[in-house]
Amino acid sequence: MKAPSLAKIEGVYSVAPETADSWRDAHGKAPFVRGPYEKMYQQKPWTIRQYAGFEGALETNAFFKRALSQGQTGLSVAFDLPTHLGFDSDHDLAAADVGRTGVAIDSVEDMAVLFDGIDLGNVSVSMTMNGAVLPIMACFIVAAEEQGVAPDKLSGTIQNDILKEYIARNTYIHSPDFSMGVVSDVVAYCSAHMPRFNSMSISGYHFQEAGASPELELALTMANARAYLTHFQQQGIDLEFVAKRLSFFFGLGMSFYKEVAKLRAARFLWSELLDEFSIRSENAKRLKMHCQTSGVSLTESSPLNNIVRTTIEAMAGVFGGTQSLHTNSYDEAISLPSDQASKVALETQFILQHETGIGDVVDPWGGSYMMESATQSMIEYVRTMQKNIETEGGVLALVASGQLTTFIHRQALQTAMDEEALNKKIVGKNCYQSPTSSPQHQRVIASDKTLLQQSKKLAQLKLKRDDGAVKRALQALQAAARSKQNLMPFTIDAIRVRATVGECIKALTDEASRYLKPEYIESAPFCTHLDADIVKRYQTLSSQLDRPLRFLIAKVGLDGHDRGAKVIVSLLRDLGIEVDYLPIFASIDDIIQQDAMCPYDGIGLSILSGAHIHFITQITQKIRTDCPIFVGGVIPTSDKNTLEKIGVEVVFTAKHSLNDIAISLYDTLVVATKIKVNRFENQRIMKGC
Ligand code: MLC
Ligand code: 5AD
Repeated sequence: MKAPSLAKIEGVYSVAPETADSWRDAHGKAPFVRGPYEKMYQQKPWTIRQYAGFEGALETNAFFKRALSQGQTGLSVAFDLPTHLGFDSDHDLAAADVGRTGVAIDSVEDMAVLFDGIDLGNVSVSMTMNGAVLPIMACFIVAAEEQGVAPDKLSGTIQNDILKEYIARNTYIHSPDFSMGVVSDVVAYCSAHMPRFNSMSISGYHFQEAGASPELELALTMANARAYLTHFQQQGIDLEFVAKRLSFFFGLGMSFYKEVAKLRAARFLWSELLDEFSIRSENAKRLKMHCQTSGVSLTESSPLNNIVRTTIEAMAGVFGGTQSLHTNSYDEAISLPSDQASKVALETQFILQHETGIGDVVDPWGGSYMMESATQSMIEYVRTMQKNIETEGGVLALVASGQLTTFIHRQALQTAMDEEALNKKIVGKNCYQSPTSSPQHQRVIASDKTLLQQSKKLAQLKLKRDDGAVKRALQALQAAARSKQNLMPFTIDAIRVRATVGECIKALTDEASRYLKPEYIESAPFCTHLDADIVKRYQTLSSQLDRPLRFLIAKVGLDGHDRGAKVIVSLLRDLGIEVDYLPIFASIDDIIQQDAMCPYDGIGLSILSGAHIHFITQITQKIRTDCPIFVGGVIPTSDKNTLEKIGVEVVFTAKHSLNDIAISLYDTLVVATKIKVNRFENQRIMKGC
């Protein structure tokens, strides 16, 4: 499948606005290009909703309370990877990741602590949860109930967008087929019992983070929205009723005009889509969105410059008319936000709301020929992509075959090549590099302590609960899955009697097993952008060895951020190296076994979750081979030395160019392979052959 090309976006536009008068359309009226509400921020400023979560419920609760007392207006929960994937903290596969990239929630007791002292009838809460959506929604509902807040009083949003998990974010559990049933169970339950709660946040953000351009992000998001509507209709769900609580989530990158146009076009396209489904409610047609500034646009070097990037991206969100906003922290490329960086990110929004006046005008870009034309270009692009997707069999077929993932991966490769060739300049990364870097405060996550605490709490929970009631509730949940009933009420029953998140998911995976999506890695002509000399040196080394070099690349643990790992696989293959790429979620044992099977010249491990020391310590202790180990990911400088001490040859982070990586790998390989060749020669001499 080919992507259409977008009419020129940087410069003069060639696509004339479809309706020359579109800029005169009233605000707050379909098709809502000029904003979902008549008076927009004059009536209600956007919600300041910073996404956060780390360690245990207690620590995150303290963070939430502080943010609310400082003036944040909504909450947004980041869960840790074991919770996303439905493993309790005491599960073997969870050990390294507990409380690292979000808060660990194992049961309703943790959820109660998370919102202790926060009135759930008053503060709206977003929860980014997809894979383990059933038990997490159930924990939220039961925790609120025990706080005295009935489901119909709860306001907030559950992400519940599984399609984008298969395409880009990778925290899915079951097959797409089973998961689509879960999505509609949650939507149907919310619309019946939680009228103030948004039952989905149809997300594009993760597509852009994985490599998609803003226009591809929009096209895939709208294609998913259409697929969900079609699915709900087939399930007999009343669209007129549910559509008004389907919300959206977009990323904001550095292509300023494109981002503003994207948000305007999104509203038009949703309104048009609902017309297609014959939905009449104006409220449903009014697309409501949350936006988050981009993580990938931020640099590791000169991190304070990231405050400027985030501010510009946030302004695009405000000009585009977002309802809710997260501004990223400047230390993003190094670790989870430190307290200092979180404060700057939060206060950036206060400055935008209170000092600049940019929210005083509704749709300030409306009527600009450039902006109307850019908006129209976006609309045309999405329409063409939609036709292409349908011709190829539709979203569900392309999700199952992995083709949409490949589409994004291709754009990520192109971006990597553009940065290498300096066609895309990033200040401090590939140009205007600064020799000194400002000192950084860094959030250190007490993951081991959190693991101990969570395990202790789980043991206590299991001692005091009624085991018989838990067993019966889990059996009922499993039976409901078999007979295809709505699983929400059964999960709520199980959570109420203190079944854990992991136990609920285990009951379901016994019925519909865990799933691993197919993975394809495209080739790309990286060598044309590297120093010719280095390319030649790889060829020479390989001919000296009289065989191709062999590499293993893997992601370890529960972290599914595979953009970087896949770029490296393509780079190495283009250098003539044979590369095995393990499926995501590889365990330490998977790496050891794979290494025992094949004599690799190098092993590259990608870890973005912060669990690098945990994994690498064990791998370097257990591995038989003497081949060099390379590590890439979000690795603070202070950990680099530790990794090198425990046996890692080189640590690569976001600041390294592909040329740097190629040179560094070569230098290590040349030494390592020579040792191998010499040892082989010595053995031959000793054996007298
Ligand atoms: C708002 N209202 C107005 C108005 N503005 N009424 C009249 N005039 C105006 N100008 C009304 C709304 O209709 C609504 O009423 C109420 O005020 C609340 O406003 P809202 O605009 O709906 O705001 P909010 O409650 O904040 O909801 C925003 C949202 C929601 C609809 C986009 O879905 C949301 O908060 N999403 C956040 C998602 C999120 O944080 N995701 C994080 C992902 S991080 P009523 O009657 O309708 O209630 C992630 C990263 C990763 O994914 O990978 O891990
Ligand atoms: N706390 C705060 N922000 C987080 N992000 C991810 N996890 C957390 C967390 N636990 C942010 C980062 C990342 C984006 C997906 O969300 O900005 O790029």
